Amino acid sequence: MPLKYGAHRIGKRTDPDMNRWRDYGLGEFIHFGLYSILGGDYNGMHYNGASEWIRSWNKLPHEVYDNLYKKFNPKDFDPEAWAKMAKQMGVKYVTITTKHHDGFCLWPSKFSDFNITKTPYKKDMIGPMVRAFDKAGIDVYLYFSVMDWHQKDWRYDLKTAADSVAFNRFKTFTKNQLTELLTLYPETKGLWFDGTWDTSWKKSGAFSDSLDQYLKKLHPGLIIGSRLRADDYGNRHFDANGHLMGDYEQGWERKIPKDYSATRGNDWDCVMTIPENGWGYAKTWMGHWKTPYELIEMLAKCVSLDGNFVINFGPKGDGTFRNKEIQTARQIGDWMQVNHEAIYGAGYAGWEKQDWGYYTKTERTQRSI
Ligand code: H76
Repeated sequence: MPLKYGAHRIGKRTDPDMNRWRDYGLGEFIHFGLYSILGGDYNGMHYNGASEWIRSWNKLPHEVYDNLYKKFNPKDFDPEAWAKMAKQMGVKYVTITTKHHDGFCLWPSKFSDFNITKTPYKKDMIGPMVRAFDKAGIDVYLYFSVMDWHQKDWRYDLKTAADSVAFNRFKTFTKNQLTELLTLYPETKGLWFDGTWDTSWKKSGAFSDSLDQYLKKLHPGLIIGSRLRADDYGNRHFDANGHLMGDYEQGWERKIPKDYSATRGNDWDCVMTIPENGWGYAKTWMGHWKTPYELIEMLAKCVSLDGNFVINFGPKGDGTFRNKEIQTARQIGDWMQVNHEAIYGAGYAGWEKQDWGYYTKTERTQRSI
């Protein structure tokens, strides 16, 4: 089927930046923002959804949430300590929330007043994080929500001409913010898009395609997963011909392919929460939270199916990590120290899982067979 905005490449990217991505094995996700202050609680009540979505809770007035920036002061935020913890855990890449759905920017954006400089903390958080992780040898990816609850021009759908006019302004704003991020933080290896599921964006396939090409020209080697674009018909991830639109499949959120065929032979990673569902800090972790053993098994499974595994952390409003997360990171790191050869640069071995574990294969084992 002829498509103007479908996949422009069939099969994997084979350049050095993507080869490096493929070898990571283990990654870290960090969700940090205004929601980290509340930790899922408001006025003595507990929100049962993911804590970073608390603004959408009818018990919490928007004015209250949108004024939280006046209290945002992560005084114990220590980017070097964050990088050190990630390093000990053995992660090779980190994805940081620069702006979640609430629209609050953790960097001093010229294009939105709803940003870190207006808080008591005042200082840029993204730059120090990017540099601390980069210095520790951990590649940095920037999470960016396209959906922005703070922008008046954001639309869920384009029903009228006026909607399209507003949304065109929104597209310019989005492009400006992304240009700003890549310019301020040239160490960035890729962008992790989210909030791209609404009809307005699905109708903007031409724009998301041009944006993807523009960003890659601006920042050669940049890695962008399959969540940014939509094809001519509004298909996401895979175009109408079944080809992946993006450098890797970005649909594995809190789920893992059940076998190799489910990966369709694409590059992919899985992003996973430690509690059941919830990415930002939540004072109470309801239900089951994953033990380091469970997470290590998931890591081994992902690598055995040619994917990377990314574990999410949601630091507290003061900028420190809860003990459970510190312990989890440490125990995974201890395991990685012994077993990293089976993770870094490793992938699908073509053999079935056994009761005792998974097979992974590196180039080195491949040669020795
Ligand atoms: C739904 C949704 C969002 N995507 C995850 C990666 C979190 O950021 C969550 O809030």
